[in-house]
Amino acid sequence: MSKQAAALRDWTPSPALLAGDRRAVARTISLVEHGTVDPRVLSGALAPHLGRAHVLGITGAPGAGKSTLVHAMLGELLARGRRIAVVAVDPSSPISGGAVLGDRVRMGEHGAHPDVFIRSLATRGHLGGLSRNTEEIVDVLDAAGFDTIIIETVGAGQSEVEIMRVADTRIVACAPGLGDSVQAIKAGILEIADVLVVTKSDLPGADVTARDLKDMLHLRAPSADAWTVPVLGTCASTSAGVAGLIDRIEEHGRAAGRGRRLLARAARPAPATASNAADVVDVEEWVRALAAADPFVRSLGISCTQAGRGCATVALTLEQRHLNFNGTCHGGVIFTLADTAFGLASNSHGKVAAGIDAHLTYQQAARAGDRLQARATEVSRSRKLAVYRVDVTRADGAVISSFTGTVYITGIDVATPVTQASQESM
Ligand SMILES: Nc1nc2c(ncn2[C@@H]2O[C@H](COP(=O)(O)OP(=O)(O)O)[C@@H](O)[C@H]2O)c(=O)[nH]1
Ligand SMILES: [Mg+2]
Repeated sequence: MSKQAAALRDWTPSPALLAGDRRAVARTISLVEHGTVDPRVLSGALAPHLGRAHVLGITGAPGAGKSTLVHAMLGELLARGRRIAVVAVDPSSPISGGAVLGDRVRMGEHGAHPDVFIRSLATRGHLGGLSRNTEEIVDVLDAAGFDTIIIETVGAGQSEVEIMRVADTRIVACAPGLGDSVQAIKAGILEIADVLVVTKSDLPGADVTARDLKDMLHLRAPSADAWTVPVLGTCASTSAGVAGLIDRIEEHGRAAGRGRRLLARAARPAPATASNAADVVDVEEWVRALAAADPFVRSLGISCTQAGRGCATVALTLEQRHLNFNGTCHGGVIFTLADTAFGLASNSHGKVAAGIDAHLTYQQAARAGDRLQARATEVSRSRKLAVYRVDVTRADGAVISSFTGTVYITGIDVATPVTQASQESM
């Protein structure tokens, strides 16, 4: 295997990255941008460190005053002791990179602050996969321990709506003048806005724009949450309204919670091309295929006899080769039998479940010729963690062992194994 292929497979976050070291953060983002690390590997490796940052999305038409506002917000957030990362996604000037440079200059004063990290994404007009990329970069910044992550993007189309979905709190900026607000509505962004800001409130017409926006909010489908979308005015040159804006943003963050993107990711249907458990009709067949694709399980003679979402039963008839020097079943065989049922049941939902701990009791010895069965059932399952109980019994009902295990649920889809049967039918 090439060195690069190994890096793709084996990537783990460095302690420097997790400690928020700026150079490590910058290097990791470059890996993401250049596709040097597999997104699945990245999400999996970062998973235990995610969901702490408050992610803000700011969108609005080009020239609405987003970058200037972000600069003003940086000042206020720094005064509140926050560590902040800014990701500027602006594909509107793909060739010259002018807007990107402009953003750097505009945010420059705070950009040098040790608690601020600013990254402009050089999108060069490639919108495909941009939201995906942004999401991974947000993951990197979240894992690096930034308190607040701000994504600035131009609200011009569906990809911006997608980018905004990554954020916990979505802010739409409109400068005075009807054009900007109309554009925001076209993009469907108003539907997902949590806070509306009328920028440049020093300019004439700011109050009219605020009124228009409030009227348009009435057209929005009523939302399930109790949050009332505020319409606030800011003036970047005097910082008027900025502290109030941050107050409302942080209030929304407390009400909505953090890590909305992680929830959405967990619920996202699997890509249409891949056959993952999420869209598999016959879960039992799919779980059996997982067991059959496991060389260790196969080598011991363990087979899956029953499965469904959150449960699995495996069985084994003991032979001489399963016995220890005392002539009874090897403890490792019993553990493997129980662990196999645990692994199949916890992965049966289609997301990779990584074992965190397992505990096993040995109740009774088993001997050659005994038919053992391990049945795993789900005790509890939350968004991130699940607990399973496995009962190992003999054909006559005698309890051989009981096992409990906990898994961490990643956002990664379990790959459907290529079995001999499916290979033949290809
Ligand atoms: N009068 C006034 N001009 C502003 C204000 N905020 C930004 N601008 C100007 O609006 C222009 C666009 O600002 P910018 O932040 O780059 O907008 P973006 O494209 O949305 O990021 C710049 O020339 C800013 O100086 C404001 O509060 N008042
Ligand atoms: Mg900008």
